[in-house]
Amino acid sequence: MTSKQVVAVILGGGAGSRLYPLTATRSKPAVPIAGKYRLVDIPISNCINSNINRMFVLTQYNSASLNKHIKNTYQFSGFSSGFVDILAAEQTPDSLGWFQGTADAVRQSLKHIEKNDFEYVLILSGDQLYQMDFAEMIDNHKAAGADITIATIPVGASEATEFGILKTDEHNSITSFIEKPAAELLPNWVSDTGEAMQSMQRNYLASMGIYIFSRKVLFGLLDEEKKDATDFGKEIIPDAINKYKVISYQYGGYWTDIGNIYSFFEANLALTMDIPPFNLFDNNRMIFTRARMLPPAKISGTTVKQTLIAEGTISHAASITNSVIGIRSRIGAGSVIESCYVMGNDYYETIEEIAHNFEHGIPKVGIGDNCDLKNVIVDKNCRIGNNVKINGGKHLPDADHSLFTIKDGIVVIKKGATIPDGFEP
Ligand code: ADQ
Ligand code: ADP
Repeated sequence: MTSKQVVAVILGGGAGSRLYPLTATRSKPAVPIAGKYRLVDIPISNCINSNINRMFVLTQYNSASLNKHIKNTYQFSGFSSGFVDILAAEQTPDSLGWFQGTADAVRQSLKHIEKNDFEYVLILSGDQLYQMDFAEMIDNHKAAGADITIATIPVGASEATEFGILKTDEHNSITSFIEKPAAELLPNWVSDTGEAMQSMQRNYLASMGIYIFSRKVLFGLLDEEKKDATDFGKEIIPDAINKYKVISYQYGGYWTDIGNIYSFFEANLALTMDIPPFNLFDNNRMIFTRARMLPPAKISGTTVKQTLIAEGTISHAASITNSVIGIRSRIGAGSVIESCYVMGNDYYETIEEIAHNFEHGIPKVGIGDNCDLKNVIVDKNCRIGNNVKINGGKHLPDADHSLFTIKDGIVVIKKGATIPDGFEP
């Protein structure tokens, strides 16, 4: 039933991206995570697992790699109405061709979305890691006779300033909402989040940026009442709570925003825990991605601890600890990899190419011999020579070089960068 009444809209990222340099050459939904997936696989998989199979991905620019990934991965049978369509910001006589914010992105896409038959629009962020059953949220929206439902999660004071914070009445109707409140305002925004959450000091109800709108309400707000509003959190929601029935749907599972380099890095490494909060090994809530037909990982002489290694990898490293190693990675003999996310490679070099490059002093695609990498994100297709030492951490100031960026102590080697033998930043 869900699938016939709902279309999902996935917000694929604004202009100024906090995930730079990972988004320097690709759109945000195409950023690789967890060794073999892309960011967009998370919301899409949540939809499929919730029996919602009509999805739009809104993105500022449409990249060939995103198109290829979506086209090759999400094919629905001819007997199903399912699709995943990418809607890129486009120039028309009425708009300059750039989404001005989340609400503007949805508004500009309404002409494509409205051609479908649906009652509810589920709006999702493209940069969050969680496994949620939207069918339950939609049932709750219907049962409550709501116009808008906002998924919420209790957070602590240190995080509360980064989110939309709200208060509800005893029927879960939202009575007040403030987008990213200043720390000194927080005492006014404490909610009764339940005993378990209170014991963890999670006393504020945060918007997860996940919304259900009843069709008429969304069109009315975007096309008529709030024609000039560009953002849901800043403009649409604070206003809508005074006019419509806007309710909170409190979620109790794992959810994390992965919108900046630090949180992205942490969320990837958290997948290596014995019992990770985000479970890739759950058959009932599978995360889908492109099936690639890669060979098994081949590991020789490597001590591996708390690590995910994707298929197609060849490792001769001395040790790999607390790391995520992506598809087709190559790591040379004697290398020590600790707390790193190595995204892997899009292709293998042939033996002839490797020999030819060697003659010209060009390192192999992958990580060379006797390297020492800690707190590093290695983007795809990098050539890291031998004896490269990179010790990331809070001691390093933020910086942006042609080959790498340092943000919050995490060293990000840019896509396709060649790092010469013996390099130490
Ligand atoms: P933020 O995450 O700060 O807060 P925003 O930057 O608007 O809000 O991003 C929301 C989602 O939309 C992200 O996935 C982002 O990439 C995408 N997005 C942003 N601008 C876009 C654009 N112009 N075109 C397409 N996509 C765009 C929001 C809410 C808060 C809430 C948090 C929860 O405003 O109230 O607490 O999400 O993370
Ligand atoms: P990203 O992960 O950064 O979005 P793309 O998806 O654009 O990257 O690139 C992946 C595709 O590009 C792969 O399917 C691969 O076939 C191809 N590719 C990229 N670089 C090379 C290369 N140097 N040689 C051969 N194929 C390549």
